[in-house]
Amino acid sequence: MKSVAIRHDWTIDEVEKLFDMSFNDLLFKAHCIHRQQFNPNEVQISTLLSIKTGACPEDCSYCPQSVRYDTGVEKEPLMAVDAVIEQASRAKEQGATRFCMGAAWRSPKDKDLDQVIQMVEGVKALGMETCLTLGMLKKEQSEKLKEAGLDYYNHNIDSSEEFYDKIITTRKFDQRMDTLKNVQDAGINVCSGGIVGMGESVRDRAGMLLALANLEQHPGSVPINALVQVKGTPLHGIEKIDDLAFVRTIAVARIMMPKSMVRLSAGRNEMSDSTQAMCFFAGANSIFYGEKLLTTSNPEENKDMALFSKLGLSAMPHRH
Ligand code: SAM
Ligand code: DTB
Ligand code: SF4
Repeated sequence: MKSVAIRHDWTIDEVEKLFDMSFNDLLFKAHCIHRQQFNPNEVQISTLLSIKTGACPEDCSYCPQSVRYDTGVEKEPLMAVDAVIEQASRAKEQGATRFCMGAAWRSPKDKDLDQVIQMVEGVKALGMETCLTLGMLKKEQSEKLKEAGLDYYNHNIDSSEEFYDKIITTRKFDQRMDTLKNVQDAGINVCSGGIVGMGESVRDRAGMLLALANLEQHPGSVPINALVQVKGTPLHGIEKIDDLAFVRTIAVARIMMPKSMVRLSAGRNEMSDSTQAMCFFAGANSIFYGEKLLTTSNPEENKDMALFSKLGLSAMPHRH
């Protein structure tokens, strides 16, 4: 593997310049970095499960699970441990190496955390990597999860600091950063990214990637989501992000965070094969796999397998 400078001192002007490059130049640059660091024909496969659905007190204007919007999502309590492990085992059979469990919480209660810890232990025992996304975490909670053997914690910064209060009012951007710090300090790998297509400017996209790349450590995984528009949420009906602008976001993420897994996340169900292929060329090397994300649809498994076959891609093996 060739060495590459890992920078934490990006400036917004530099990042905007990357976004402004000619498309061919940008994709070539991103792809060269990608190829130096990774096998360009391997894609890491994560499967998601919503372990606690709906009735979330937060007001994230993109989210179908907020209690404030009438989206038709049925609320469900925290799942039983056995049922979660059964789902993880099914995901493993389908080829997933990482199992991500998500809960519609602002932050977990200690009692609930104990139940989630049993899930982490059970999924790990299957030989899979574990990831949780439960909202804000305190220092002690992060340490408890580290002790349980949790591999990744997902906590998205979602957008730039400047745009943040236009989409969420019930918490501040800084609170997201505090949780990321608690998780990193506890020694858990961070998975953090954001959403594009929420009406943000290119400068906001640049600001979001800048905040991630200038963290003390780059997140191990960087999910880039294209907004899934859900009826009933305030962002429903907003203009969709242009596919090529989405590909650019992936390319810039790859250039800024050369060693991170860049995940082509939500929004694939509305994306053509060609757009996804460009994302893989631009440096995306991870996807969510399985018919459902948390509450919305993802491409069916056989459709993704057909895409992998057309592109000559294979699932990245889990490196213990
Ligand atoms: N409640 C926790 C939190 O917000 O941190 C964890 C679960 S939350 C559903 C996880 C992430 O899903 C959010 O940070 C957001 O990036 C993403 N997300 C939610 N709704 C989305 C949508 N409609 N389109 C794309 N991404 C979405
Ligand atoms: C991430 O960045 N995207 C995933 C995962 N991390 C938790 C969630 C996408 C959710 C899309 C809307 C839904 O299905 O509810
Ligand atoms: Fe709640 Fe997370 Fe959805 Fe925001 S994104 S409303 S915190 S589940």
